[in-house]
Amino acid sequence: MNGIEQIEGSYLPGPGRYAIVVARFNELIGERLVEGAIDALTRHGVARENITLVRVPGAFELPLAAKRLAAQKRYDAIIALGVVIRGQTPHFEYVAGECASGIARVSQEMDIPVTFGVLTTESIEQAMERAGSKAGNKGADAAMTALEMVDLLRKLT
Ligand code: INI
Repeated sequence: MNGIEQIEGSYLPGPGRYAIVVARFNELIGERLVEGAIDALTRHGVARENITLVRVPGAFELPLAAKRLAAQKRYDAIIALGVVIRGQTPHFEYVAGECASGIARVSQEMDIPVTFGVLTTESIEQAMERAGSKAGNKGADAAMTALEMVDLLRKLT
């Protein structure tokens, strides 16, 4: 794209504070997402003292906690983590849908990156695969997206 101004975030935004908010539902898998997110942040230069970890009961509660964290204005980005498994509940669509749209709404309304590291899978096996076994770690992916968005938003101010 010669001659075109291009703006893109990098994974090294420099100093910043990050909040991770995780749902306790399906806790063992959720903890793997947290480990992935913390690993990604610290490998990219974020000091452990600049990371806050908040736990909520389930994915449905993630947007409200993210909103409070955003309102504190202490954080550059919020990483929302959780695990919603279709086989476990007849109201999968409601929990997963409200969680996803709530997180998007908080991000836009509060003007802060709130990244979506919530697994929505058919089975516990699929969730495990995406929490650090054969299909990567969605928590790490959400942390990387947070880093990139922090850098991008700094460039767009
Ligand atoms: N919460 C989850 O995070 N994952 C799920 O799979 C799930 N299921 O299966 O129901 C779930 N339900 C709880 C929900 O998030 C709320 O905590 C609850 O409805 C109270 O508001």
